[in-house]
Amino acid sequence: MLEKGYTVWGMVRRASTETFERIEHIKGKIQLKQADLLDQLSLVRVLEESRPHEVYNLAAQSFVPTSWSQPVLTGELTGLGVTRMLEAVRLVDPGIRFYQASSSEMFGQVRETPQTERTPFHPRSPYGVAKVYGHAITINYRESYGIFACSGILFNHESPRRGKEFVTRKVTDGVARIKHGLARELRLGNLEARRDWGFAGDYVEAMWLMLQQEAADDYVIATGEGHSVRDLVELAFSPVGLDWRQYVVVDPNLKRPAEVDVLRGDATKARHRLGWAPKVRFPELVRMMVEADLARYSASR
Ligand code: GDR
Repeated sequence: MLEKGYTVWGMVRRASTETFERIEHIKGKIQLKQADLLDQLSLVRVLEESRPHEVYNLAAQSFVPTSWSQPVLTGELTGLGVTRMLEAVRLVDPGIRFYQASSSEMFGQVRETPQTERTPFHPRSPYGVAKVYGHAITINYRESYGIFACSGILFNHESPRRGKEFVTRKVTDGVARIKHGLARELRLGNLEARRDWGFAGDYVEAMWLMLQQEAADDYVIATGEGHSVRDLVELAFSPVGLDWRQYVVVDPNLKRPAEVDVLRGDATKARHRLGWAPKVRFPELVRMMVEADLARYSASR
């Protein structure tokens, strides 16, 4: 957004300790405002103060396993939080263009492969259930009030800034730690799960494109390629010359109560209507993340 010349406001929750390392490189160029998805008036206030033309709602309790231990909070933030944002838009300026971060987790136990905008939802976690609600309320505000509200059904998107609890970064960080002698093993859950992993940098371009169209609509954003967690592990360990079988330990405690076994998206609509296509393929993505983690540990020694 900064490269496109936007004035960017970021909404953050108040916390006694700041966790801004992932926006450190741009912190001086954006304006941060405190508000909370649980507090309706704080959202109204932040929109009144910033008067945006576009709102990107990327906020959520986004870690799937936590949604089983905190299902109500997940519903409040990931589900009802969307309604609160939409209400704030409606009250402050219904001309604001709104982007909702919907998720491939909504497909869950998939009815067909690959998944498109028309594939029925069958979420498999409280997180997926909450995202279905967020998706539906976004469409409803478009239909009820004519708000330019779009929903991007994004498949997993990763980068070196991914949180270490998610499997791609957990693996690439684990490889770097093992290579630097800081760890002896990497504990993982289900190695057979398959995902359609893309590069976050490509995916944010698609979000922006959705809000530049003449009419609001919903789009699947995916690479169309599926890989297993096992493929990811093999690819991540191979460039550092280590045999992953000697380090990876399958821990049953990391398996989920209900798993999403396989996801693979069909982004044909986005390709035709938005002219969007992913640029970074899976092997390049994994290499980028392993190299970034290796460099991080080298620099800190
Ligand atoms: P996901 O991402 O649940 O797909 O949601 P995650 O990286 O957490 O899991 C992907 C798959 O890997 C398996 N897995 C493990 N996952 C984690 N986190 N840790 C492990 O040790 C591990 N071992 C195996 C999981 O079982 C799963 O099948 C992400 C999030 O960013 C969501 O917010 C977003 O909506 C979707 O992607 C699209």
